[in-house]
Amino acid sequence: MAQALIALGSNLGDRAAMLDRAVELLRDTGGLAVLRVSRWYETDAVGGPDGQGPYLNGAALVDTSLDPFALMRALQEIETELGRIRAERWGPRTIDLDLLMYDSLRLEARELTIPHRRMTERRFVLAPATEIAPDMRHPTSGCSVRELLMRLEQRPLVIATVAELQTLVRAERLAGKRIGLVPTMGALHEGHLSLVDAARRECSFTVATIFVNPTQFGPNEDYARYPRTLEQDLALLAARGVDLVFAPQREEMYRPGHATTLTVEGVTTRWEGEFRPGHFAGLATIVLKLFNAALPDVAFFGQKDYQQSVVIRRMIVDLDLPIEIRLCPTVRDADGLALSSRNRYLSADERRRGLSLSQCLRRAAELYRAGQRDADQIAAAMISILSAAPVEIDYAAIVHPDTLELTSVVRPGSVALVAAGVGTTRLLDNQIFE
Ligand code: PH2
Ligand code: MG
Ligand code: MG
Repeated sequence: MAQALIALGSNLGDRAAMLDRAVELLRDTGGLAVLRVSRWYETDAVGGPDGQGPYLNGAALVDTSLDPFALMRALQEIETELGRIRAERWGPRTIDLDLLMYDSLRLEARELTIPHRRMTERRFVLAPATEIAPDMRHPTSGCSVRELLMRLEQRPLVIATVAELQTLVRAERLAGKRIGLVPTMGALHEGHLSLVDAARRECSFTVATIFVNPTQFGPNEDYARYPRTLEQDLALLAARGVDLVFAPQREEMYRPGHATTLTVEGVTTRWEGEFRPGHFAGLATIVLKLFNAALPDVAFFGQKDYQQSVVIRRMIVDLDLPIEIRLCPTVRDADGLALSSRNRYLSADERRRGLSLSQCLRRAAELYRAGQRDADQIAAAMISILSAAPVEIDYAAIVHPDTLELTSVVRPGSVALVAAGVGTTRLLDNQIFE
């Protein structure tokens, strides 16, 4: 038995009736069982003579004992039965049944090419095919049908509701997939995309979320002006091969009457917690909600927001969440500045001053390598570099990796944290001592 994928199209007469009838005739064909049939898609005619009407297109997945040539003849018989006249190439037709794929077979014969030559360029084929056979692999490109559609559209599948996301992810999990989650607020840069790459390496199904979470912004922070670049983000995510993007509206995540907030104590008190009251409660609440929406096995975060990763780890442990987290290295511009969506707020002069954050961390590492273990000495060296820039220092400190308590002796695993204001923008950076 082989699985074959068949495209159906009609743009003459009662198109839906034609397609329904074609499916009935397929079901009546010996040596063939229809497994799945897509919905019918209204599509504009592609190619062929001008002025031909729109098509109705669909796809069917069948199990068959017929060889590819016999299957093709069976499809042609159905076309003939339904009054197909083979006249003009790509002209209007009552019915068109094309054999797209036959297992992982590659075949080039005079009368038949498998996979179908033009299927990778045709949205009217890939959209219905993705509905019924998203994971079927296209042997010449090595891509799944869903990936072919994403490549063609330069846009991944975008879901806006929690219920829909849960349904889709549950199905993938049942199919044995390991689900990776990359939560973002959009305005994507190479740092986010490196998380996607890490997720794709470790997981077989990668979900990225884009949601600018209002509850993690303070009243005087940049929620309203936070950059929103959805179309560009989707193109980047498609190119990096995410399987699905969850991009809910604010009302989907915070429904009328929303009254629950998750508070993580302890590790949220100092550092960012002190300068951004309420930030980590908003963050923990939305991350828990995104975990519940995407049901991931593994979630990927950037080291740049180090305290955030500690807070999320704490939440995972305290609430027994069956989720692993991965902390991925901070991605930097060539000059050392840690990538951040907020870097786009910086003027040239502010950006130059902002480099003092990565510079002071490099100096800290240098001192450590030279044998310095006194945390106060290292912090003092960091502060003098920041003051000279100058930037407005919020904190520069060496802390314990899990508790974020100040340390007096620097050990392998200790973390140098730094945060500073440059103009109206706050910048963060950190470094783990080796
Ligand atoms: N089939 C063609 C040419 N153009 N356009 C649409 N929208 N749908 C089709 O099925 C179709 C087409 C040749 O087979
Ligand atoms: Mg065709
Ligand atoms: Mg045809």
